[in-house]
Amino acid sequence: MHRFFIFILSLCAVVNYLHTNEVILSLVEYGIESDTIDWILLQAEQLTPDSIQICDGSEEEYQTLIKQMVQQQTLIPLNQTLRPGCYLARSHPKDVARVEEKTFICSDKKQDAGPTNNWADPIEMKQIMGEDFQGCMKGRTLYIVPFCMGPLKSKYARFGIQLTDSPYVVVSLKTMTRMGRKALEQMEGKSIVRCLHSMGCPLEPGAIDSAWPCNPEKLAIAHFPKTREVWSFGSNYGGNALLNKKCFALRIASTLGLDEGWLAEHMLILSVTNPEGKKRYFTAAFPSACGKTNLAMLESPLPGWKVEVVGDDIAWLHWSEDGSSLRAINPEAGFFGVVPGTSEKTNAIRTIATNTIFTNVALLPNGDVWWEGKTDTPPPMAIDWQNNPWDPSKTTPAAHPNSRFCVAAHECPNIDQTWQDTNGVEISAIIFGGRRASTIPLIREAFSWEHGVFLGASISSETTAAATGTVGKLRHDPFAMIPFCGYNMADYFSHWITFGLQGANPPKMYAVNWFRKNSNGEYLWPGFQYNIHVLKWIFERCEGSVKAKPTAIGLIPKKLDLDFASILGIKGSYEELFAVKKHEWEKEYSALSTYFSSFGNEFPDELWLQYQELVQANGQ
Ligand code: TSX
Ligand code: MN
Repeated sequence: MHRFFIFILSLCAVVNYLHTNEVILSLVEYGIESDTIDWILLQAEQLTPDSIQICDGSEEEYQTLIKQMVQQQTLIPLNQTLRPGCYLARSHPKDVARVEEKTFICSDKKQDAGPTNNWADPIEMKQIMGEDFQGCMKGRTLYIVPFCMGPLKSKYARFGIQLTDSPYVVVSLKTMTRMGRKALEQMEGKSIVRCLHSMGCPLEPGAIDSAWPCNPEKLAIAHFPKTREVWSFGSNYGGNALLNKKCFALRIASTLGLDEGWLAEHMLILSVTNPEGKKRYFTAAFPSACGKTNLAMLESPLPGWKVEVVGDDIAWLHWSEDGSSLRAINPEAGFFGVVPGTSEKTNAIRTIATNTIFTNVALLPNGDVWWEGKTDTPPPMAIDWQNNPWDPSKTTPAAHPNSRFCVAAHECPNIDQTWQDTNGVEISAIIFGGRRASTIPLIREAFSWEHGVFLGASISSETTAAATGTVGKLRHDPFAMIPFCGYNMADYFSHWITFGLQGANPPKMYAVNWFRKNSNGEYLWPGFQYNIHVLKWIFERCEGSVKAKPTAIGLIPKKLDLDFASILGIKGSYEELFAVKKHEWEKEYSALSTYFSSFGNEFPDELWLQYQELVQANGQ
């Protein structure tokens, strides 16, 4: 302690901030360990902000930052009668999405990042980015944002501190995590993931700030799995800047899970309740543009059946202490979802009615917001996401295709009562999905855990204009984790296999495809709320109350068990939805074989065995 205070006092002299002493004292008071305080002070010294603020997560602090951003024109207040507590942010046009080319895993060895990640040497990366961080907070406030991922007091919760100069990030973190005092109070003695973030726009004295400061030319997001750190420079947007989410809760957490025997997954968590009142929980992984949030927030049209949401993006999976059940927590406290496509057909529309920050949607003359897909007829006098007049004759979209809502989970009308249970919820089934116009049936059940892991590893999905700009290109995205795994994906597959063997009663596993088309290019399955029929079948399989039909590619429902007669607007027949077409599967095998081979010798034998069994069973 003595050494520590001398160190602090010497730093105070160097840094010479008005409030540094206060900052240190309150960190010490909270029991934050000296090495973490050292880190904060060292960063403060090199970032050279004008002031430092420890965020307490209070409503008052939130409202003050909102007010400040309204003055700065970072936020536009929406019509407070129509949308109470809602604001609109417009980003810089070059700062609209995650940037995978500038995302790095900085493990000591390149091999540990694997073939699907960008790798950079950690020492070199810290040198390069360190220069950018030097003095980058000049003229700004350094916010120290302590946060907890997962329910407070849960043994599965993890802690982080994000240093940032972005008030937009601070208010987003308040919505997306348990942030401030309540996190600090739990942090004593816990390991803390260090997240360093700057917009990369120092402000000269007297200079006018922009509404959305960023530095796209120097953008980089670096992960240091060994030291549990994230450095992000140059962006103010979503997954680039809210380091709790993709960077921590997926990339860093996946490496924690590898070391400690658990899984950090890109999965929604939902519950299904049957007419007798029995509830079961499922997780589901989908690549982007498959409607994951829509599924999480599904409103069941089936009398007596109810779906509720625990999480829409990330699940942390652990075996219970006695190994008898698989427990899942949602490490997040809010939803940061894609806006376009949200309509009366999807339940998110009710979640984002109040206390929501929208980014890059269109503004209407009455102070409401609009986006593509919200209504069938576009409004006549919108202002687009770039603040230009827009009318339906324009070929450019009014809302950016990746425009977002940021809203607390408790704003969702069908949030599950148990969503913050410290022990997590018991998972009965794991679902993998993809967007496939052909080949893949509506649903099939895995024969075994290994077969289920094979189904997860086999996910591929066709791109959409909204997500990538190119339509219909098939992309492999095993477990929907390609952009989010913090280590070698081959090791990830092996980790999944061994993880399953550690529990007594592993969940059943499924692969679904809502997007199969007929030869006229029409969707065979009406999707959306009708997916309840698929969830119901999974539920009944977990109960053991329905039998399945074995095929070469998995167990499928019997015709009567899907209750097709009650499904309105269905284009496809049972036979079309479940057809196993030999020529399509031959293509599928060949694509999978090429893809799995790209992981080299590290690709687990267990999955090659699954592959061979599949090819043989299908009569090759
Ligand atoms: O989210 C979707 N889901 C999951 C819902 C719980 N979408 C939207 C995807 C974009 C992100 C879907 N789109 C789904 C789906 O199940 N299915 C489809 C394909 C589809 C599109 C339009 C229709 C039907 C299916 N229209 C009519 O049937 C009229
Ligand atoms: Mn996601």
